[in-house]
Amino acid sequence: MESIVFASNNSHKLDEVREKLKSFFEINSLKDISCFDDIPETADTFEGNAEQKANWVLEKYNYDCFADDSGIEIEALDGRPGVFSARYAGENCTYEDNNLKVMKELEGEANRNAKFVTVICLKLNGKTKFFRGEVKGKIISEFRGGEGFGYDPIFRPYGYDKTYAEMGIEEKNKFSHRAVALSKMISYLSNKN
Ligand code: ITT
Repeated sequence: MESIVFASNNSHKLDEVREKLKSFFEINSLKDISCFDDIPETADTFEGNAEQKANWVLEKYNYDCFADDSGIEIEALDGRPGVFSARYAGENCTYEDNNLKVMKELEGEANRNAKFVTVICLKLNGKTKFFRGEVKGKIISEFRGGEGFGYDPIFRPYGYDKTYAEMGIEEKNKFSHRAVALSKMISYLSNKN
């Protein structure tokens, strides 16, 4: 089986990616290539940040790789937290701090529409490719579920009566924003030869 590096320091993302790609690729983590860097993400788009992470690994470690930049865009907050999803409640904040901040900002707000976005940047054989996945849903006004990470406990995708955090990795991986982007990458890689 071919192997490829996934340029992420987020172990939850790594689990989702490994599960989704298990029949296609062996996924090497940053740890596997002895990269322990805090890779900068200073762009103002998902595409820019995903490429920054992928370039870091390609340029400093000389590995073809892919990186994922993701976040949640909330309609009533003009698309925030968006690319600032990781540290929305401040430096060193927890996932819970971020969720509480969002819930507070949406107090009394009727429009709970939100969208999860993942952009993958793939660097392979000198080429750069982007794959985007989006899932629309609503921000609920309580925490529900113990699975997943980040904003999963407060995001209920359209068509489901559960939050992402009430789904196991397998169910989330059938349709999530990351799963959609990964499926596009799988199809690109399968048709490339
Ligand atoms: P890497 O950059 O090392 O991959 P990260 O956690 O910093 O890890 P991102 O910048 O892409 O990753 O993600 C920003 C934040 O968006 C992340 O910390 C979570 O709070 C949230 N997030 C991303 N994907 C998510 C998902 O599938 N479910 C819930 N929250 C998610």
